[in-house]
Amino acid sequence: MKTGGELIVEALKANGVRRVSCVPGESYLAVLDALHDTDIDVVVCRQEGGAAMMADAWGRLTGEPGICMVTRGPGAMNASAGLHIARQDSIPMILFIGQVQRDAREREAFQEIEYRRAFTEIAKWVGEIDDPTRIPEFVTRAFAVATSGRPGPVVLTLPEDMLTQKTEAVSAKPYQPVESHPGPSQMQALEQLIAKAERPIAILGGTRWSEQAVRQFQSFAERFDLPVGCSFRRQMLFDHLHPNYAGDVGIGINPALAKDIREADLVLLIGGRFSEMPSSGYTLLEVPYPQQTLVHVYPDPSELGRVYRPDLAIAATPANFAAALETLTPAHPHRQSERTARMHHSYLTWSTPPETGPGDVQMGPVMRHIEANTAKDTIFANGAGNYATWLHRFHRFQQFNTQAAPTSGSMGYGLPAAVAAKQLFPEREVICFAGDGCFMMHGQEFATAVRYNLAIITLVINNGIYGTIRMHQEREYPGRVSGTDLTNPDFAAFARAYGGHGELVEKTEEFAGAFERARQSGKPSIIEIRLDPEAITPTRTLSQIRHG
Ligand SMILES: Cc1ncc(C[n+]2csc(CCOP(=O)(O)OP(=O)(O)O)c2C)c(N)n1
Repeated sequence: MKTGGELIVEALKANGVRRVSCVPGESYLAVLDALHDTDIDVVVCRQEGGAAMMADAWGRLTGEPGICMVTRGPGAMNASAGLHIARQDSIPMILFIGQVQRDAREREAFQEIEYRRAFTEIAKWVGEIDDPTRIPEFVTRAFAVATSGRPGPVVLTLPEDMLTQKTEAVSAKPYQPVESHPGPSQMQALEQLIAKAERPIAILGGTRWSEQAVRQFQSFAERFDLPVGCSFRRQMLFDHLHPNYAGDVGIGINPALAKDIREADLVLLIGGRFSEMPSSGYTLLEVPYPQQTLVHVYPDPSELGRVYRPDLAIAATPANFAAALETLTPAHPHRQSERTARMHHSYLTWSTPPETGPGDVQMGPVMRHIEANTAKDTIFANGAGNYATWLHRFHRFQQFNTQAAPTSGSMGYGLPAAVAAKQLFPEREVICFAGDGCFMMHGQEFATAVRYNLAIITLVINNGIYGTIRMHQEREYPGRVSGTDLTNPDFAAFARAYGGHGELVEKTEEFAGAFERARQSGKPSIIEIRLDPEAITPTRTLSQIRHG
């Protein structure tokens, strides 16, 4: 006979879980108690949004569901920020929520919410376990749903009295990821479409890739002389220094690349949904019938034809599709075309940081320093804000699993994601980019980094404003500043107060020393970079935007 709490933990262990993030609550004490006797790491966080974002980052960087546990009501609502990220980003994750006892349900008891109503839009599945004997069934299903087809977050709610009830149940067994493969006739059709195309391009995105798949795709791109772009915040899918790399298909796309996509005669969309941000507001491909011949490869058939009508739809995971590409042979021997070379050259020019800008700190040279002094396997995490442009445009990603950034544009993601990444890859350097606005949304997780001794480096790019919104405001309502100014703490002192290392950079030439000292400290660190608010984009100042 085991308690519901023990059965939950047993099912997690059976499914290979090594780590859970949580903020505790009295609603699931029995699970916490069962975790006491296991080797599962319990990462105690400071706010449930951060805890859920950590679970998202584990899911993102491993392909296995990240596990998060929170209490009912306010805990669950805080966690919804991370749930939404996992949903939009197709990340496998399971969120366990303590629930009120079964005989108090539907009375709006203390902190009671009906999650099947509240979270249906943002979770792939919401289940409540009423009977502890059914725990293995529900947990097994949660792993299957979170990882199959288009991955996503699953919510399981656990009534408090169910968790303390003793019962006998079957032993849980490990989940098997559900694979989908392209058929031989589809690969043949693809071969013919490529042979006919004069201006093809591939755009990589989504999840369910692997290091091997990235390598296989690279070799395919070489053999077929295919220019390759990476979708918004999926840059780690193709080596930016590879001669076939054409650039980042995201916010603020290189106009030359946007033109090449519009003028392409064949677009291979692999793994992503090509949603609003990568598609430049649904303008690069026409909805529902793109001008270009479209091949869409996606792990879930329900996405194929939902927005764009493809000429060839292939329901396959990117990893299995990339493996199948090895069977294709090009009609002509490989030779890099002038077009592919021109596109790569355009990318290199586009991603060269500017030397100058307004104010005493120049982000161009800061990026150049980072580029020259970090290893290929460094993991970069960020949230949302104009500061992220410096990273997305000027960092040349070269390796799989080196990026953790939310395509949902959720502020506050970078720090919890960096904490999660460092726990997974302690031997790799992890650098978080944040704005002053972004950092303060989940800055309290710096205490989690200190607690677990995770030597991440956080760059807080402080311009004293909610810059992205100020930029839009100055464009739409010039000179009418409303709701976008900020008053900030001393971020270096903040780092020290938490037990970490703090640095302040007020001039460009101070950055190199600050970066080195942060590294040498061996502690979680914050480098505050005071950026002139005029430096709102790499090429245009706030005043220029204000004056049209
Ligand atoms: C959770 C959340 N709240 C609000 C927004 C809207 N928003 C997008 S960017 C931004 C400002 C970001 O400011 P900051 O982090 O300081 O970076 P900056 O743009 O100044 O570089 C805001 C408020 C959002 N994307 N996510």
